[in-house]
Amino acid sequence: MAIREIITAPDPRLKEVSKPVDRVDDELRALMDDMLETMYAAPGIGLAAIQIGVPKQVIVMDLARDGEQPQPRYFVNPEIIWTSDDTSVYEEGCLSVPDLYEEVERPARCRVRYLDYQGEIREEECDELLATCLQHEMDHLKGVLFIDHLSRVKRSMMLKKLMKQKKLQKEPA
Ligand code: K1U
Ligand code: ZN
Repeated sequence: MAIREIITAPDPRLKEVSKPVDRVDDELRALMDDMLETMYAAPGIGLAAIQIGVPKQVIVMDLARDGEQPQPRYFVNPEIIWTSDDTSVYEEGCLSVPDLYEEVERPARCRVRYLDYQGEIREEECDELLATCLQHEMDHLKGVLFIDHLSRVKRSMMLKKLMKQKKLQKEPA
């Protein structure tokens, strides 16, 4: 397993549309293992493959709270097949938009069909943080970031802050 580099906005690779995976084999499981290790190290609660520069429809997630047993989840070729009309608002973050958080409104519940770590087809109804995080990660597969849900003014303010952070990181101490 390896910790990979997480790419950050405005890297153009984050705008790529990810492709479906042909089959879940050992090579894909190795990618999912690396993604999970990268996500835990960040730390984060979700990660899409494109965030480490791999344009495949793969998501990993773990929503276990501090002190709970890890609950890794793997979603390959996920499809949202239903969303509720009612919405919820959550203050989202993103490992590709580091240290910036903003409220985003999304459907409160959704139903997802996907392949799991073993390549078995599964369906699950999601709510609360699982619904929010899954929709956030699904957006990554379409080349969309949470800041794209904000007004143009807020988005450009966040991008400016991000560029400032990046510049400060490059400057010698
Ligand atoms: O970059 C990502 O896609 C991961 C992102 C997932 C997410 C968080 C909140 C709402 C929607 C989607 C993160 O994990 S940001 C970091 C974060 O939320 C967190 C980090 C450490 C502990 C707890 C949460
Ligand atoms: Zn994200």
